[in-house]
Amino acid sequence: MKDVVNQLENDGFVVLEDFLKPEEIDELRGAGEEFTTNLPPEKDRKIFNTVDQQQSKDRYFIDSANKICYFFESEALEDNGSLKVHPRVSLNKVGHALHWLHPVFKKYTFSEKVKEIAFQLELIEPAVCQSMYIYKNPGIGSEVVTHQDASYLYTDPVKLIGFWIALEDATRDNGCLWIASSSHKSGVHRRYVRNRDPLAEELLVYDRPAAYYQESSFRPIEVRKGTCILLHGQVVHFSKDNKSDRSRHAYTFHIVETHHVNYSRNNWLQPPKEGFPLLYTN
Ligand SMILES: O=C(O)CCC(=O)C(=O)O
Repeated sequence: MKDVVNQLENDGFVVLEDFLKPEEIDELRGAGEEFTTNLPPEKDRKIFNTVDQQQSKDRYFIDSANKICYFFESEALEDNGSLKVHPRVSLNKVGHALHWLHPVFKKYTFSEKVKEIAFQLELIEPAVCQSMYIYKNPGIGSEVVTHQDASYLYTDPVKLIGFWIALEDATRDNGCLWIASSSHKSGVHRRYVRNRDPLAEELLVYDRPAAYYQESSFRPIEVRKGTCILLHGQVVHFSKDNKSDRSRHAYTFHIVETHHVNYSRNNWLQPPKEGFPLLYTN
């Protein structure tokens, strides 16, 4: 465990192989796949594909914070919301409160293993603030642009840890994570915040343009299924689109320290009335 703490401090990420057993991976995969058998009606899907409905798109996103909501791949939908592809491969992700509202995701998020890692990282009152099931489907799984997680889930001071768990082997071909080692050491480069302009079309905006990142700083982190990658909130990372014929499912969630740490009210994702669920006591 000492290695985990040191590596996270030095590199900004840690690869934990065999974090989940095969039957645990299967249980999570099964729960993720079940979402695809129960998709929302077409009229509720089209908002993801119409540029002129930015506000309702942002509203749906904001409202997903404490619910289980479905986000489609743009290449999966016609303008009227009907599917161009099989439902099984139509979703980009489901989020953002699986960890609290779904028994299977809850079990693996609030597990002893996760608590032990948080404890070793000397988090005093960590809470789980969000979770996502990410599909990265074959052929249409889109890229996730270069970013720091703290841009979206900013706390002062920054005490944010991502758990990214591969539920299928993740390779360069199907869109594994690419990480810039030690890139967490230069602060938070920009923030994604609620727009202060009440008349604006966009409810959520970046406070500044994207930083320039040299591609050579990143290396692909190819991992076997069951591996968990721990991510420091400031480490810069991305994933490419999936041009292969294999999906790359992953379950990811984030924990934040709540003890003497201020969770920004400007973040897109705000806690439920009762606060984010605490890790150690749930
Ligand atoms: O799963 C992916 O492709 C990227 C996920 C990611 O970077 C994130 O959720 O911060």
